[in-house]
Amino acid sequence: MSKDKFTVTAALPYANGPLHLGHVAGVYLPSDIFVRFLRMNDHDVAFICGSDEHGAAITLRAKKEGTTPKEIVDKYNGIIGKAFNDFNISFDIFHRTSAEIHHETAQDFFKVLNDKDHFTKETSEQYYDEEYNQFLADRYISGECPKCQNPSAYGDQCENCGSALSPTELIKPTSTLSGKTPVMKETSHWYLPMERHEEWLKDWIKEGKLDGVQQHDPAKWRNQVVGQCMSWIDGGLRPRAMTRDLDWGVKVPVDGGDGKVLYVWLDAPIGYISATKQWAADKGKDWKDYWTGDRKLVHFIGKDNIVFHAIIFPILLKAHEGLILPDNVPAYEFLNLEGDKFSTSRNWAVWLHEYIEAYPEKIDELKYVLTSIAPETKDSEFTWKEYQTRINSELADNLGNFVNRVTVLTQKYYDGAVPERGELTDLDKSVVTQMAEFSTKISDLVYQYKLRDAQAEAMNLARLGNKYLAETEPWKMIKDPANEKRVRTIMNIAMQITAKLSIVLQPFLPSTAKKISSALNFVSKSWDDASEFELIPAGHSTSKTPILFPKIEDSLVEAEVEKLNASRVVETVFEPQKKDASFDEFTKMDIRLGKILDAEKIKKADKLLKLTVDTGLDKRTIVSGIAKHYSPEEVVGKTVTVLMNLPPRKIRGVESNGMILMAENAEGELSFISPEKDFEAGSGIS
Ligand code: B3M
Ligand code: ZN
Repeated sequence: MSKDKFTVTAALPYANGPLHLGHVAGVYLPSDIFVRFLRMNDHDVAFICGSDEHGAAITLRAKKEGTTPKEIVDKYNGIIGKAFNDFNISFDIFHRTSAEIHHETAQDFFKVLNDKDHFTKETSEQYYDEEYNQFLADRYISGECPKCQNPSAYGDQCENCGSALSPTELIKPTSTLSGKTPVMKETSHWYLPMERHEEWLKDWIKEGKLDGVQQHDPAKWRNQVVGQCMSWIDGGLRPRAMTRDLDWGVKVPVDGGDGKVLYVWLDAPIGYISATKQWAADKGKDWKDYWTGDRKLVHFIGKDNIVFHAIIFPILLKAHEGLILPDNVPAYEFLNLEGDKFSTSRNWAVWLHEYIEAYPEKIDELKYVLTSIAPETKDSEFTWKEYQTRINSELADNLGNFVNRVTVLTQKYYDGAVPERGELTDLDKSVVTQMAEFSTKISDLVYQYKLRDAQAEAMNLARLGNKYLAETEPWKMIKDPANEKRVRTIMNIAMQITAKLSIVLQPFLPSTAKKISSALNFVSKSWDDASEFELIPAGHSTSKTPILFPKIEDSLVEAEVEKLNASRVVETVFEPQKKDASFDEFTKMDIRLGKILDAEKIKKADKLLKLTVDTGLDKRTIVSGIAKHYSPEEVVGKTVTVLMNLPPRKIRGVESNGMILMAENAEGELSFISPEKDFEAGSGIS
C-alpha cells in the first residue's frame, strides 16, 4: 500500500512580537512532532510556515513603537525565525507574506475567484474614525463581545471565546486609534457570500463528504473544531468582506481596487501556498504536487483560528477549484501561565527566545514539558514548579536514569561491547512481548493527533526498562560468577530497549535521541525498525551517555517566578463612559450623606451587611454588598453617601431602603465615598 502524502502547515505567526510558550505548545511543537514522525515513516511531506506580515496586528504595533510596518515585520520575522531554528523546529520553509511571490499568488487567487463570480461587490456604511480619517475594521475597532461579554473583543474576532465577529456586532465599539466612538461612513468592498456554501460545508465538516465522496475521517476531527464550526454555520453564514480600506497589505488587483488591500485572513492562508511555491522552486519541485490530487492537507492552529481554517479557507480553496481541502485541522486550546492568561500587553509570558538564550542546553526539556501539558482538548497551564517536577522525576529519574545505567554497566562489565543473550526466562519473554507493542501504540496515537499520550507511551518504554532492571538487579547478580550468563542476557535485553528508545523518542526529543544514538553507535531513522526486537547485535561496541538531564534546582524555579512577577505590567482598565443621561434624569436622584449607626452580618449571605443608617430624615435599614471588604465593626460611625429614593427591595428577607454608593477600582476593591469636611447626616449631594 502506498503511503499517504502530507502537506502540513503551522499557523503563520503575526510578525508583531516574539513567540511565547503558549504559541509553541499549541501549534509549533505538535506540528513538528507530527512531521518528524511522518518523515520517519517515509511519508512524502512538506512542512510549511512563515510569518504573517499584514493586517492591523502589524500596523498597530508599528504605530505603538513609533516606526514603520516594514521595520516591524523585518524585526520580528528575524526574531521568530531564529527562535524556531534554535528550538529545532524542522520546517521545510519559514517564509513571509511580504515576499513578492506571495503578493502575486494572493492577487492571482483573488482574480480567479472574482472571474468566477465568487465575490459580490457591496456598498455599505462602516465604522470610520474621523480623527484619523480611516475606516475601522478588524483590530482597529474593539468593543464588547456579544457572545461572551469580553470587553476587549476585536472587530473580526473575540480572542476570549474564539468567535468570529464583524464590527457591527460589537457592543459599545471604540476606535483603537483614537479611543473615540466611531461614526458611520459609506464605502464599497468585495464580499464572500458565505451563505452560498452552507450546505456542502455541513456535509463536509460533519460527515467528511464532498459531493458524496468521502474526503476525510470526521472521527479524527477534534470535537471542539466541529463544534465551533457547526455553531457558526447553524447561526447562519453571512457575506464577509474580503477587502479593506488600508495601504499596508496585498493590493486589490482588479478595477476599483485603488486604495484597498486584501483582508488579512484572505491573504494569510494563501501564504501557505506561496511558501510552498518558494520552497518547491528552491528544491526543483513542482508546488502543485503539494496542493492537488491525492494528498492530505493538515493545518495545526490555535482555537482562535478555527473558523478561518475550517470554514473560510476551505470555501476559498473549493471556489478556486483544483486545490485540496484540509484533511484535518488539529486546533489547540490555550496554555495559561502561573494561574493567568499569557498576555503580551501585561508582559505575562515566558518568551521562547529568552528561554533559549538562558537555557540553550535545555531545549528537549522544554519540549518534553510542553508536550506533556499540551492543551489538546482543554486549556492547560505552565508553571515553573511543574517544569521542575516533570524534568526531575520523569526525564531524569526515569529516562535519563535508565539509559545511563545501561550504558555505564555495559561499559563497566563488558568494556562497552553488547553481551550475548542466553536462554530467556519467563520474565524476559514478557518484557520482549511488551517491547513489541510500543511502536504501533505510539504510531496509532500520533495518527490520531494525540501527541501527549504518544509521548507518554514512549516514556513508558523507559519505565519498562527501569522496572526490568529493578526486578533483575544485574548489579547484585554480577557479584556471583555463577550468574555471569544471566547478567549478559539481562544487559543485552536492556540494551535493545535503549536502542528502541533512540528511535521512538526522535519525534519528541530529537537531540536526546541523537545523544543516545551516538552513545550506542547506532542510528536508525526508520520507524519500522522500532518494531524489531534485536536492534544491536552482540559484540557491537558502545560508549556511555553523558548525564542526559541534569536536575533542575529550586533556585531556577524561584528566579524564574520572581522574574515573571517583577516584569508584570499592571493595566488599569476602567469601564468605558456610559451613554449620556439628561440633567433631569440626574436630578431625580436623591443623594445624601448618611451616618452608619449599626451593622450586622446577614445569615448565609457572606457578601451582605445589614446597616442601620441615620439619613438626617429618618433611621432606615439598608442592605449593602460590602461584607467581603468591611467588617461590621469597621463601618459603624462612618459617614457615607446614600441613594435615598431607590424603591424598597427585599434582599435575603430583609427590606432594604436605598443604597450606599461605593467607589470601585480596577482590581475590584471597594471604598466608601465620605465627605472631606465633617458634614452632618442629611446633607444633600448634587
Ligand atoms: N497570524 C493569527 C494568529 O497568530 C494568524 C494566523 C494566520 S494562519 C494563516 O493567531
Ligand atoms: Zn467572546
